[in-house]
Amino acid sequence: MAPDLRIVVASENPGKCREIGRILVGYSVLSLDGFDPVAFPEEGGDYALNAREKAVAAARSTGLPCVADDSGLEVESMGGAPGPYSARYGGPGLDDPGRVERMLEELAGVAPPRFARFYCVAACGWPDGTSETAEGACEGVILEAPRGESGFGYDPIFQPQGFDLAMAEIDQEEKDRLSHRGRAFRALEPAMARRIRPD
Ligand code: ITT
Repeated sequence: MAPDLRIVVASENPGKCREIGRILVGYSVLSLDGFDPVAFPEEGGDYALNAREKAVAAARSTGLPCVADDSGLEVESMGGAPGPYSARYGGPGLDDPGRVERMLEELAGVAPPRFARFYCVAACGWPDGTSETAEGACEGVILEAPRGESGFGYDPIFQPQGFDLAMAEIDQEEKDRLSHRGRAFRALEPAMARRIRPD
């Protein structure tokens, strides 16, 4: 019998969902739309724990294997912040452009190069509560002003190492190739395949 290649992305971030759908080539990648709402646990400061908990909560709820990631931007001069708190940086009233502006204000007195990296732990969870994780990182610098329209989050102010472009100016396939998320999910995929494609 053909294996069931359905996998659900456990994320409420549409930018992330689009990227994971592109990266997991060969799977039938579904969103949580159409499933019962999932109660996700409160996220703390541990990327791997957060990623596992999101993936397992969704897998238990949907009855299907689920993937999730916990990711963030770590700025060297900020001691690695906001890191796992990147989605909440600046407080609950801000959207992505608001967080970008807030970060540029916070870094206004810091001379370039403002070294930073994106970091991601990708997780796959199964309905029996087991999970696998893998990590990925992408090094770069924080720019002085936003550039570009693609991607999401902090992409307009992050310039990956070796590029003269902001992440939001790089085409999507190239971002997937070099990004923290692309690296983490490609590293996770063999463990997923062992359970989802057993032959
Ligand atoms: P889910 O938990 O529902 O998946 P989230 O956005 O809250 O969505 P995280 O807690 O993992 O997810 O927060 C990740 C944040 O880090 C994200 O909201 C962005 O602000 C930032 N981030 C992560 N990956 C990024 C990327 O590829 N480009 C730009 N910003 C990114």
